[in-house]
Amino acid sequence: MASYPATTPHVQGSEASSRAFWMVATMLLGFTVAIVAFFALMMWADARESRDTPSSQSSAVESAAATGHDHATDHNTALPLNSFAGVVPENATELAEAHKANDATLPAVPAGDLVKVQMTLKDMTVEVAPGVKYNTWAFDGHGAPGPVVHVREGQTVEMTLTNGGTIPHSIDFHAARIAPNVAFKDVTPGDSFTFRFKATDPGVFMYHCGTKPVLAHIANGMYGAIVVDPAKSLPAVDHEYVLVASEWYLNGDGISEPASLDMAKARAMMPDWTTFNGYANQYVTHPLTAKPGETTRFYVVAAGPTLDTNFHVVGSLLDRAWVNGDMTSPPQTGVQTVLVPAGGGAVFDVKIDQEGLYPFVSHAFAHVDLGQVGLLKVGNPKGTMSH
Ligand SMILES: [Cu+2]
Repeated sequence: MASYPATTPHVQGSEASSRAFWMVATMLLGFTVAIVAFFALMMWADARESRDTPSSQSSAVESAAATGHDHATDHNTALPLNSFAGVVPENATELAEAHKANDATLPAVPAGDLVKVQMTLKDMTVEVAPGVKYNTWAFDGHGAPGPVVHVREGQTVEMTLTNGGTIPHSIDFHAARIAPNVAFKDVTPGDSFTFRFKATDPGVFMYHCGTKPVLAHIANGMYGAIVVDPAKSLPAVDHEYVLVASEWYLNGDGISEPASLDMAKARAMMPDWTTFNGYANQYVTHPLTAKPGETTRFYVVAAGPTLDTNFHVVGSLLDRAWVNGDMTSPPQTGVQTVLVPAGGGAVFDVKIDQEGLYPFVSHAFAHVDLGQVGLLKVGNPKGTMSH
């Protein structure tokens, strides 16, 4: 008996919880059906809205216009990017011939222990390809790249930067060991700033504006090369040329009016033009020269802002290659193509015995297609080069 009362409530309790279970299950099923129906309704409404709106992009633009906030440029790398690669005016050949090529010849080292360098930054329109104009932030009297600075190991460089532009700029020398917050500080428009550094490391180095966003300042032409000769001279050569490789990102074709920077294309690394010394193919039209049997030295800096340069001379090998501009180690010899990283430099000696036209290129061939190619004319060959 004692167990009966004990079991009866148990049986009763079991029946009660079973009823409760079914009530809860029914309620949950009801909720689930309601939630599914709600989401189905939302999806139907979305589908209807997108059918009635031409594109979600124009919707974003309209919403940006309505709110005054530019949502469209917040994530604009997803937008279509228009290429102006290779777009030149009809008379491009004549314009290329009339263009005075940037003098690639390495200037002499100034005498004395102190080398004073003065640069004035200036907003100016330059041509980056025949008939293709671009609004740079560049160097007065030079455009882009800026002047080649040539010193010897142990000399002190006194750099005076004058900002003749309209926004703050600065100058960062990769050859300098110096506190950047002091030396590479922003200089406001109209001001000048002077700092000194001792050239302790031989090589070929980039200099550039380091003001934020650096991508925009370099893309707009604020870069150049400094060559620091080693105290113990490199082997003597017959010709020394400086090539600063860079790429350009245009927001228009630059023909009827100058183009400016397309920051979305710069971020997406989609250049319209790639150049040696700031102008597409200029040394194809106006080749660098040497005589058969002579040795030519190329100082190459890849200014970027982002892309590397894969230096190669068609029809030859790089007889001596100071990779990364490292002159404390012996050069590599007899190599075909050497990577010059964005923000880096390297030195190459090429001895060519046979008369001919020898293209020097970035062997990442999209760069050749966009203009990063020139010719070393050895002797007086006949005919032209297809590269
Ligand atoms: Cu700048």
